[in-house]
Amino acid sequence: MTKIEIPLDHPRRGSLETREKIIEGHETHVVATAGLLAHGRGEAFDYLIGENTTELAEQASRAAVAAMLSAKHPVISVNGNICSLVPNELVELSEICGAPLEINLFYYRKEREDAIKNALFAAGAKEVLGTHDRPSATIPELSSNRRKVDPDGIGAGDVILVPLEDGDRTEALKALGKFVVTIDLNPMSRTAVYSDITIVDNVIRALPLMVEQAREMKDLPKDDLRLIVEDFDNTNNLATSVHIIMNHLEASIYDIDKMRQKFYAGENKQ
Ligand code: PTJ
Repeated sequence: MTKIEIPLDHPRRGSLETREKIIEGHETHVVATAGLLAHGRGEAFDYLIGENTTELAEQASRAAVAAMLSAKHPVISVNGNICSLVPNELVELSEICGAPLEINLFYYRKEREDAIKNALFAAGAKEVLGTHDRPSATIPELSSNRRKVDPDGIGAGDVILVPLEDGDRTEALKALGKFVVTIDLNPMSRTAVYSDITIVDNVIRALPLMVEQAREMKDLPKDDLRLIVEDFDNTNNLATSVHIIMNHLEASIYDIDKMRQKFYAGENKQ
């Protein structure tokens, strides 16, 4: 297995460690080859939002958790990338919100399904839906592998958390009348735009925060939770997220200048 030693003082240590998780997930069949590319796209957008959870993302996350806690039948859709990055938090969130975990893959292969199922069980899951040995229903609007859903999971669900999802699937879930919550670093992606609540953040930071918020909010009355959801405006959330990126880009113009001045002032010369 390729495992590189990342120096403790490497300025991008966190990002490289996350990359290693994805690479390892690919080697164990959890992550699709296309998942490596999807991760790279995510990394680029994370850079643009400043590699931090913004206050805006924190609010979106709160609304997302409120939607899951007040749902009749919340479900968490699991793909390769999310499973390789935050398996323990998926299981914790699933338990706190009473939301079953359903494997739903775009690039389906039986060995990937098995690897993901095993990773979830190793992280403490007691039940995993969406596997080949379970009954399946189909989303008629979809032609990809993701058209198959578990009738006890997404098929019956009212609020579906779909982290890192492709746009067609989100569109189909909306056409079926589901309330869709997503986590996507790209506020302009079709999934981000079609969803009811979009957390514009890296799943690496978003899932632990959701677990923390779910613990804090789990005993709130349902009416209070519903009010939090009703008060949330995803159009405003996405537009402000794009503004955050624009402001960050603008600030970088000065950062580049400062970095170059520092570098060429001789601090890095032998
Ligand atoms: O495991 P499978 O077979 O179901 O396939 C999963 C992938 C992710 C390969 C599949 O869903 C896919 O191709 O997704 P897309 O269309 O590339 O979309 C992924 C979205 O997630 C993009 O908008 C990325 O910017 C975003 N993204 C990538 N990494 C992260 C992320 N968002 C949050 N956190 C990340 N770590």
